[in-house]
Amino acid sequence: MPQINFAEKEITCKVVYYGPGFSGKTTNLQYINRKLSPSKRSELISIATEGDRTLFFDFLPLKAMVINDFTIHFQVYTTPGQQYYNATRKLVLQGVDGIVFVADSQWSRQKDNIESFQNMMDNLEENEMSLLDIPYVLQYNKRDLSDIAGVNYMDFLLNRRPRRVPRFESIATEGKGVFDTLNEISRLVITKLLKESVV
Ligand SMILES: Nc1nc2c(ncn2[C@@H]2O[C@H](COP(=O)(O)OP(=O)(O)OP(=O)(O)O)[C@@H](O)[C@H]2O)c(=O)[nH]1
Ligand SMILES: [Mg+2]
Repeated sequence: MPQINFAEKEITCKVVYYGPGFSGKTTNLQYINRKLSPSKRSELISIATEGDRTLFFDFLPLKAMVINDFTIHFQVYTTPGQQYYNATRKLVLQGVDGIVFVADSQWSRQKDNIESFQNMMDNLEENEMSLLDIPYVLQYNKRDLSDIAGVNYMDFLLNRRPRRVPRFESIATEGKGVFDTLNEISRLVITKLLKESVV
């Protein structure tokens, strides 16, 4: 549910990057943070990290655009992928307006991708939400590595249920595919706001 401030004519939408540990969620946000002009963003905040693992979440506030006099803000979060941080993942999903599921393309990580996707659906359900109602896209990351699954196979694993959605190949460390992914989820979230006559 977006937060709407009618007095200030501002709408704040929440986008969450979800996926297994080490798939590249934080790397996406770091790249976005580096490339966006300071007028479009505040600083990336990483709450608790150990080495390069996210222990709580990353948070990047973005100013997106003005539609019908309303300024749309995006608050972009990542979840910690490591298995034992499920309570945090569930918390970060609360009130989510759009999701980017970052999958690791390596063959050895396909089982983790599937488990994480299922874990995301379970956590949404426990928060009384469903992927059927929430805009989401898939990102198949680490396409630069050699031992990776084909995109059609990854579609077969991840992009059939509960529905087929846009998916992007990426190399987050080089920024490839990072903004394609962010632009598409933003577009889907804003389209939903317009459809529901929020703006
Ligand atoms: N080769 C390659 N490495 C990548 C790519 N994207 C991220 N990495 C590396 O993968 C590692 C994990 O990236 P993170 O962005 O920290 O992963 P995460 O999904 O935030 O991990 P958690 O916070 O533990 O859930 C880092 O060493 C990154 O540099 C990519 O496209 N290609
Ligand atoms: Mg992280």
